[in-house]
Amino acid sequence: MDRFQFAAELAREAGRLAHTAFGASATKSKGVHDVVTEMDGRVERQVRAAIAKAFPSDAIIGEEEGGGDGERLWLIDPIDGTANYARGIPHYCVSIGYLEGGVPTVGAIYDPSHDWLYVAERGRGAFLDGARMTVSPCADLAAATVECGWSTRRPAAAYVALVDRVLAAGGAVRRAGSGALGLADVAAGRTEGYAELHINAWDCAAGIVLVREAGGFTNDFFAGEGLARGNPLIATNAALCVKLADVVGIPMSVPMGRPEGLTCPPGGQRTT
Ligand code: LIP
Repeated sequence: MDRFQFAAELAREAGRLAHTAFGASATKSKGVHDVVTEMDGRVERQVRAAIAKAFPSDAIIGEEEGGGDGERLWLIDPIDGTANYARGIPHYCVSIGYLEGGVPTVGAIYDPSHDWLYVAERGRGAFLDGARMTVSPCADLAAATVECGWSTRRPAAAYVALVDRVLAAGGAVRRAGSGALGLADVAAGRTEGYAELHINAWDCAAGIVLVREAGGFTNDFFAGEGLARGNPLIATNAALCVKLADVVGIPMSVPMGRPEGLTCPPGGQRTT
């Protein structure tokens, strides 16, 4: 079975389950401004069971139940934008990413509130409901909108400084509460960038594939301990790549020898 098609169908199926308790699922705290709902667990269990049946030798890591790495690895965020979901704010998604040999290869993000399905496979493009996606062509940061993801995983002062730098550079800032949907917006060309000082692998694995396959660029999020402990993340287009990386202070270049040695294009040319 094709993992791309499988992930697309599974994300939609899991999202439909999630939406049955939208704004009404029992909620508990995992920490400061970090909630989990009963539906998070249900959705993750459904996704895990489907993967285990279809690809029994693949590894799985999920936000709620964890897991271990593997050559073929699925990264699941059962409900990304959980705080929105719990509050009945229609901005959340199911995010399913797949890495092969440590390289982000397939991404599927389903937004149940709009019935939007974002999918991408390495080397084969990125699509929203079957229509090809391309990142924004905007080359002027003073005309750009950048989503700055936030959580309590980094100090508030560092977040305020990040927002201040983007505003001082002329950019507009938003923060909508779902890293995965923030990356989907970059891939769809709705915004020009996404930056977060710390995000977890399950939040962004799928979105990284979407952005790259839509012609955008990200830092090599999985360098170092990105998979196990998370990392900073930046995603944008070729024209803004160098400038935004400088403004937000997240380097786009990656250590040599990485399989995903993506760096900013010196003159707009994609380098790998
Ligand atoms: C979300 C992340 C994002 C962060 C949000 C939230 P969750 O994950 O995707 O990095 O900005 O505040 O933490 O907890 O909704 O799955």
